[in-house]
Amino acid sequence: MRSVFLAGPFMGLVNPETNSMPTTEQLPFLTLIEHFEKHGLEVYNAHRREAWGAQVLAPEECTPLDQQEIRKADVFVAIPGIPPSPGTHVEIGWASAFGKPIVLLLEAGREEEYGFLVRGLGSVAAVEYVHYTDIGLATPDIDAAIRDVVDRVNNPATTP
Ligand code: 5HM
Repeated sequence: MRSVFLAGPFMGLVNPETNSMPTTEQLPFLTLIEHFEKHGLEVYNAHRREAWGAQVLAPEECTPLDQQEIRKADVFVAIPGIPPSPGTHVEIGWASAFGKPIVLLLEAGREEEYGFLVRGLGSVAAVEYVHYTDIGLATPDIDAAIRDVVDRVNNPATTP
């Protein structure tokens, strides 16, 4: 396991007056990026790449970049978002179509607010769900979910 793609709500969180995501909205991403890098993983993340909204790429630029990075990544981790992030939902579709191991981070107690196809994705793709109240406190659960789902994809159960 060398790399992770981290997806989540972006443009809906960018303040048009400052062209930036507020610090509180950056925090879950910063926390996860730092956590993964500390463990030696290469992290693909558009929020950081595009300077939290200050250097947003054109749709024709970011779309192929994200798709290539998801193909390259060993695991795909996403915050689908409430309200739902349109871009993240496209990326979740790509990741599952590519057969990537997927970890979805859902807000605890609000599971019913997520789309049916997000909640049901585990029935057609390799998905682990982590239910969090604070991303910073959920990193052990996220690490365990990554290990489980990557292991599941790399060592599929063999039927006798
Ligand atoms: O629709 P939304 O902006 O919330 O989509 C966020 C997701 O799309 C992120 O996971 C990111 O990887 C990708 N994205 C991007 O890479 C989205 C935008 C703007 O929509 C962007 N670069 N400029």
